[in-house]
Amino acid sequence: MANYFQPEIETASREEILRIQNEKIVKQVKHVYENVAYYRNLMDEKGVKPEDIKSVDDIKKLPFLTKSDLRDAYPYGLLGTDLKNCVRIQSTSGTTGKRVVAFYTQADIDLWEECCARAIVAVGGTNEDVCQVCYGYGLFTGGPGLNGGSHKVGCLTLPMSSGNTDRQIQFMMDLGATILCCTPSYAAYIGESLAEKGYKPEDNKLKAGIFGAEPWTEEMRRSIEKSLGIKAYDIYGLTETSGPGVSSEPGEQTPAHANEDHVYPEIIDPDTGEVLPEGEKGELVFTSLDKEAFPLLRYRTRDICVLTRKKCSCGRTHVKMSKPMGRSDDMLIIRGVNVFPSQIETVLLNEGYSPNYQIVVDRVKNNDTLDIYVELTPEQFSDKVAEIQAKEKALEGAMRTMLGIGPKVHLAAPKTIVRSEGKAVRVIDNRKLHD
Ligand code: DLL
Repeated sequence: MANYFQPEIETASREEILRIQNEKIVKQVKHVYENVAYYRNLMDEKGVKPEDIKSVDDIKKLPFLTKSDLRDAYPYGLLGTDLKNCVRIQSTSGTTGKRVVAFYTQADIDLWEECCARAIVAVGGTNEDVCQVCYGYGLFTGGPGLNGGSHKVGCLTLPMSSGNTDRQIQFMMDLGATILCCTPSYAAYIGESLAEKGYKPEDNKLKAGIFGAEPWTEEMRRSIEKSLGIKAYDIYGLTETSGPGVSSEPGEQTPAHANEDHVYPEIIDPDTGEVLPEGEKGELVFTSLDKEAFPLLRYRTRDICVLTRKKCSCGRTHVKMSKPMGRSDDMLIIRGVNVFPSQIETVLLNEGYSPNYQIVVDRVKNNDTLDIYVELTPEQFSDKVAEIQAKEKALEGAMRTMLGIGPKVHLAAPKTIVRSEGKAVRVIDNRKLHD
């Protein structure tokens, strides 16, 4: 399946992409230096002038921007244009601290929606599709981004937003939705709800799902594909770089292509800030090449992943980005061992459990504790205590092998763990309360 929204640029030669990037970066650095006092100061402190940036090779001379810069500059300090030229703001879904507020001109929105349209066309979307968008609408970028992309493709767009799962299912079935856009945890919940209503996976018309906004494992992908009878694709993005559509997977389900004509990605060592060679795992850093209103240069995402330039069977030439393994700050350090929630999800789904789980970390008498609550399906549930205890022991063993430390597993009765309609809250770290 090689479907392109903008074939010329999506399949452009490496030389052509570099030519575009080099042209854009010179203009963009000048734009930022002249209009964003906050970043001009950072460049001055580092002794870098716009004239020093002649191509993307020189990007490494520029200072980084971090989340704390965004907080310091809140709300207008990183604005690259007059407020009267802006037509929209969007904001992060974060619940703690100050939110990130991103600004958009109409041109910024058009480019962003084009990237979302690329993602939809890549999974087979056309103007004959019915695209059900159940990412949240409003400040969160998921709903507005995919909504705009779906319009650009010419799909019949169902702007459902998240929640009200009964209504989601009614519209999905009555209007024959063919493409579903939501978080993977919500997709799993929709799949579960369809089954509870007596629908089989083949009863719906869905063919593809475009899922992102949170980390999800390959095991989760297979579980969603089975429950909905679809192919599930990853889409990545963040408010700071407009939103979803920074990268997305092609129909072949090979790793996502990052839209290099709009963003310049780098992988750095999160401790030293040193740029790492292709294929090495590290923190993803983005430079926006053409955003007018919120033109972030070298923004440290804290997402950990790998970039590669392997030839892709889909014909797209842009750099490939592995599924983000979670943020560096999502990584839990438990009794000195690094634990990613995704490792726990992998074990659970491999052992035949549901994706309804919660991880609770605490500190008792100076010792870290790790408790994993996992919901049983009605078929798995038993009122025989010995049977449940044996299953808990077996799962603890499988976890110990994967994580290198032993958690306490609690198997819970069906419907006792809250379902997610947006980004799932997988981890509760109570240690922060004690600090
Ligand atoms: O989550 C934008 C988005 C909406 C992406 C819909 C995809 C689909 P924020 O709320 O700013 O924006 O959160 C961005 O979410 O830095 C990652 O840590 C995480 N994230 C986003 N997509 C993925 C993904 C939106 N596909 C933060 N896999 C990012 C893993 C993801 N993590």
